[in-house]
Amino acid sequence: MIIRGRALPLATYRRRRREAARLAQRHLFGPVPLLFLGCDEHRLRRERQDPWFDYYTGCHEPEAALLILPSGESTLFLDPGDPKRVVWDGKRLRPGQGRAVFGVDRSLPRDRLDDAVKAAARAAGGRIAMCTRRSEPGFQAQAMAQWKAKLAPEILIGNAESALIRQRMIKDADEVAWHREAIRRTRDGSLAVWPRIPRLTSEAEVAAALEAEYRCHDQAPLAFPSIVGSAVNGATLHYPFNDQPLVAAAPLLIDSGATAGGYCADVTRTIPQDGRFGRGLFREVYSLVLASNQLVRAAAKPGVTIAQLNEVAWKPITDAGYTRHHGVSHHIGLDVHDPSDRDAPLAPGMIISNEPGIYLPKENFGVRIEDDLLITADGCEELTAAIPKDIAAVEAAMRPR
Ligand SMILES: [Mn+2]
Repeated sequence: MIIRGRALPLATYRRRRREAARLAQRHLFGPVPLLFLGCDEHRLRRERQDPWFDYYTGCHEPEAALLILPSGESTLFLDPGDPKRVVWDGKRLRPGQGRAVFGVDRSLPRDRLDDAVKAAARAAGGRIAMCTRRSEPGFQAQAMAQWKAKLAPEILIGNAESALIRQRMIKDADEVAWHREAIRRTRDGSLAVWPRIPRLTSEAEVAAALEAEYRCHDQAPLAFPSIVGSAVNGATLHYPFNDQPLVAAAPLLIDSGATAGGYCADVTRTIPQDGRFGRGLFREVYSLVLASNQLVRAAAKPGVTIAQLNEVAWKPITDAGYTRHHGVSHHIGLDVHDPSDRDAPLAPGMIISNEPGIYLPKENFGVRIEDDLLITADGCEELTAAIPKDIAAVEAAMRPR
């Protein structure tokens, strides 16, 4: 029996589910059942498991669902699939195996889900709560909308996110260990590929080389689609194409990340394609972005808000006459942009990005430097410290070996 997913101890998922029931009761509209939907086969293979469902189950079986009652009792629904499809799609876990494999209180066939949800909702006065966000891959806004249509008007469906995000914002030691592993993969890939860049000819070659390194461990998905922007393309914040020739000796912006155990690395480096920063505007702008990045690192500690980090980050950049285009920080976890309460003060166990940038399309380049910070008791740890960013360290890492 091959079990995919389940990156953390079963006790962790159990604790999370019980805590979710408590949080929903306290922060939503009284005792309410929680429903989480796993992805279908297609999305599971091409993207990844829905992060909310993954967070509470670790289950990577297709078409699975989780129902948590206000009492904390949890039922996992597994789709046994069509037995005639086994030779095409491979074997799935049987519904009866869910209890032992995922540590839930009960497991049932997926075709029992509708009735179970309706019964749970009726017992709670006609309400359930789900989690959905629209902008991230893996989130199933469409599946949620289908459920809303199916259950309306008799059952009211609330969004549970506001109650549950406080759970996901604090990472335990196992989660931090997976995050470190994702960063280690990202570092190893970067250090393997950077020295080859002066001899590569296209953004696509750089992206493919990095992604091969990131994924060779266990075919883990990328944290997000890589951004590899040469010259002016580095000034496009969400450059999605990676299809242009490298412009000789120009700056190259690489925003990418491996995953491990579902946890995302999110790292940006801007490096000179010929391995030398030179003496021109690129070095000047790079130094300014690096100084901003270092100020944010020094300021990130418990009690500080992300709004305050933005003030710290952008002041030297706007004082120098450049424009602020985006926020300097977001939470990172199972999602590269993890759900979070952006007004909440930082606390130990949070992992956030630190990513100031300056974008100069008229000068044909952009610079962003992005690290991942773990908030500690009295400050922060720069988890990405082993990925070079000081000018001398980048030049050394790019020298042919
Ligand atoms: Mn980021």
